Amino acid sequence: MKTKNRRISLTYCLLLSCILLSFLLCVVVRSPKANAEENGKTCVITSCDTADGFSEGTNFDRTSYLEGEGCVMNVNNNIGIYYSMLGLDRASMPAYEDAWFEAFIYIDKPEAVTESQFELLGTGISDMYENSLSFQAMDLKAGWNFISHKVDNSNKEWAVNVGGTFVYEEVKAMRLYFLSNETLTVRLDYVIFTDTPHNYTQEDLDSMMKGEPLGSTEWTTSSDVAGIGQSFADIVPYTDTGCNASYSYSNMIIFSGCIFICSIFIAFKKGKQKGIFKRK
Ligand SMILES: [Ca+2]
Repeated sequence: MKTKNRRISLTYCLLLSCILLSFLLCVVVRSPKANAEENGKTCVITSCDTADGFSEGTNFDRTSYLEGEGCVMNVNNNIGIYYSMLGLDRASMPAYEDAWFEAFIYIDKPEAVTESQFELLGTGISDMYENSLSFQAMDLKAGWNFISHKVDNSNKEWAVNVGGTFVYEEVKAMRLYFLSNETLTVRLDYVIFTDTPHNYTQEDLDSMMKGEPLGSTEWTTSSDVAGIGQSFADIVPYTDTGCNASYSYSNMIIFSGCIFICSIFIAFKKGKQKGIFKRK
């Protein structure tokens, strides 16, 4: 009788340990640090699946895009693609020390560009509290490109702290502009901050490319390099879904696995009690 009670106690101890272990595993795996190490933290500035939040003259486009439902496009000789980041969920942004800025950019004639920058604007106004990538730093080829640059106020790739010290956590807008004597076609897709920099080869970009015929859409063109002189108050309120930290499916798998093992264990014990697993 004593032995039987000890066995039952031992069984419940084991069962309790198993549940505790599964709980601990889930807590450890779901902690931000572990999650960041495993899958990274990504703040989607814009998926470019809508032109909402972009300046006038920047249109939604599905004739050539890489991610989601489409991208945004601007056709002109002087192009300004300006985007308000007022609605970003700042709590979801990777820490400044870990943050990389990434985007997909299409340009048809990079050789015709006379001047260009990709700016992160600390106030929403160009040349004030701004960090910007030069055209040389972006190194764009004809067609789709991928840029990935560490956000860094001391990084020589960026023209840093133009008009004041840029504060990443307080970024208000971004602007990609091109000046040219010829008409350019520029597209922008999936702009993010991430702590896990990516690498895409030209073959990767080619295989990711999606598109459909232009159809009857009439594209409007931007009247000027949008954003130049545009006051912060004029920025269209951001209406995208904002940032999302990426979720780990492995958390779910580990949790389900632990529950499954517990269930098998309980079933086995019950079966043993009922004599299903009796030794012959
Ligand atoms: Ca997209």
